[in-house]
Amino acid sequence: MAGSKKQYQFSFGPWNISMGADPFGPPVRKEVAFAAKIREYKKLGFDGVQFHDDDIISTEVGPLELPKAVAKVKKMLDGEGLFPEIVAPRLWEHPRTIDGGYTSNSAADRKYALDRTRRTIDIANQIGCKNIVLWLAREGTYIREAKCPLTATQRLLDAINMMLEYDKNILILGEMKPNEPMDMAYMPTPGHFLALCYKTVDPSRSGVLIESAHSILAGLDPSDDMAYALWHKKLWSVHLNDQNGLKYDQDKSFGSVDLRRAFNTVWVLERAGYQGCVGLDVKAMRTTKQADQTRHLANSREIFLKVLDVVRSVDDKVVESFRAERDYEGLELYIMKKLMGK
Ligand code: 3MF
Ligand code: MG
Repeated sequence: MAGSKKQYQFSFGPWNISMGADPFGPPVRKEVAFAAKIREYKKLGFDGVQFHDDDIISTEVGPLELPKAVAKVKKMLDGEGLFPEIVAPRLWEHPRTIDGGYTSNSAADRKYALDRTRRTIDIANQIGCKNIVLWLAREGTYIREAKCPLTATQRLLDAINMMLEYDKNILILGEMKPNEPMDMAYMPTPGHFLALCYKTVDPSRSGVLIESAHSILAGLDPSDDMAYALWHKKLWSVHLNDQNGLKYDQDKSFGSVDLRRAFNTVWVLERAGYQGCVGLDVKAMRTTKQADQTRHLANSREIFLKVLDVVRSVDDKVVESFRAERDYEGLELYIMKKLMGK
């Protein structure tokens, strides 16, 4: 609601401080140790950490040593006053997930994906996090004939049901993306995943995380995608960033391509009383120097807060009167002037 003074909490993942490698060239910045990354969060104004399972502990660590290894990271977070916002199984780097995890044609590889997911839930429990994020990176195909799409849909539902039954406290947040690394994903948009949520054994614990760039890549408006999920009361996290058209996933700083799109995103979150964390999934430019490697994070947060000021300065009565008169030219100029600070 305009005028209210909700305080937003911000999060990012350790992968957002990166070495700048891309498919065409090697790293251009030095690696930053995990502990050093964790020490950056508070300085940058962030409160929450987004994790992959193997950001917390290596996949090599066995079940017996797991609690001790996770406790070490938890202590690190507690020491900095940070909370773990999400944990996601990284099911796209291991040789056993080349053809996907839950939808792989290989029974042994599907078992690997399910085992690794259970382990991710164990890690999440021990670090004190209920939000399990599923970015279904390789659950799709390069050629349509490679897998049976009917079987794939059922396998995705079965996998989610397994997670919900394995732990009665966790929430599942699907983070959908239409393409990359796959040509075609089985669950290309949040709308697809939301439909699946209602078919699970516990729809009340099945929801979504929406990333701006993923909606844009699907040709959709992130604020509409988010509004739709908010209406369902199923928007439990966001990855805000920006994207210059339908290309590879760019993870640009929030609002840096289309400020009006960013305005609409914040306007929707604010009006709906969004309760989740403001996750920023942004990448530094490859040209960024080592000393500036966290600027994109601080900048995205600052842009969010500045856009929030603009959102809070919008007069609902003025908007309603333009709508009542069907004067969308007037409404557009009103919004544009707000964005230009005029
Ligand atoms: C890919 C993504 C991912 C997810 C992350 C958490 C590496 O486009 O956005 O970032 O956000 O895996 O699930
Ligand atoms: Mg993301």
